[in-house]
Amino acid sequence: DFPAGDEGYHTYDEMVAELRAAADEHAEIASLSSVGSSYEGRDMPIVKISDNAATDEDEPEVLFTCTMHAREHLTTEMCLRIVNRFTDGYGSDETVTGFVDTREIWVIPSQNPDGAEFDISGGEYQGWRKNRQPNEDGSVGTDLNRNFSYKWGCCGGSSGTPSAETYRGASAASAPEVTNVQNWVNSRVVGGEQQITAHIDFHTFSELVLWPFGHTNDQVTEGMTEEEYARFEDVGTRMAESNGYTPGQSSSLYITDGDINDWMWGTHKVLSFCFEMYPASGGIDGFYPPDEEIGPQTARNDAAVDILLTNAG
Ligand code: 0X9
Ligand code: CA
Ligand code: CA
Ligand code: CA
Ligand code: ZN
Repeated sequence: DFPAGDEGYHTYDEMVAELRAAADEHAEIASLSSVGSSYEGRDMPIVKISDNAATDEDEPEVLFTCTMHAREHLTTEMCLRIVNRFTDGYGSDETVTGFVDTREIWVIPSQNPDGAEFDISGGEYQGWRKNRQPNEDGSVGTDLNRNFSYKWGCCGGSSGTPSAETYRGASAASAPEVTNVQNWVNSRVVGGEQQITAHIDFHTFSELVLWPFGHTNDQVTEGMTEEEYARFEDVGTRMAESNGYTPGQSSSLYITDGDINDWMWGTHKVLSFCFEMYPASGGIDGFYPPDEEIGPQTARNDAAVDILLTNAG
């Protein structure tokens, strides 16, 4: 469980219960399913929110993903806020109702349920980042945000040492959690066309809005034209103006290879962003803001989420 005083954060079981309740209470506009199981066998839920949720309609599809890194618990709360805002607000909030009627919103609140549960084991924060899959050398964990299949391990933006915090895994998508997310996104190619048009993967921390590519410092390169880059910069800058984060290309932070955003764009041409949430700076404590911050720091991204939904059209 979360340490005393931080009970406002959702454990895995509490997260699942919250998603079930949202789907039960709003059956017409919310449906709960799964992208698969984690290494340790936990279900990885996905929620779809749209009018006529049970029907695959011809509406732009938008994906929000959270908690790729175990200790980034604030992001689970971000995805839960998205679920609750677009279900509870339907019919009363005009903006929410408009998006639910014209978009298909998909939310995966935890991409790393094993790591997140391990991070709060014993009622103390463990400072854990990776998943909980054992490695050949006896160490544990793959960095899921280095394990995606686009240019995996290409560019010095990940580690080949299993015990390292940025271990890329034994092969691309060797982590079941990554395979599950990739397979689900691949499954949204319908009639030869990817249905997902826009995506945010929420992380903590540093208050940044980041866009591809992460594997190179070049703006324009194989897989990214000048016009495409300009679109990322335009939407990214406007989202950052709305929440007060700093916008930039991912690689301006540091080079990564195998991250989800490079894969989403490089493989599927999805307008894909990485948000680094509150706080702006800090040490290991930066991953553990008090639960009093959940409300303000998730609401802070409402306008950015709406900007993405608008631009998914
Ligand atoms: O390193 C990561 O995976 C992300 N930062 S975190 O502190 N949440 O671990 C940033 C990924 C964005 N991509 C690049 N910076 N290239
Ligand atoms: Ca508290
Ligand atoms: Ca619909
Ligand atoms: Ca559809
Ligand atoms: Zn992260």
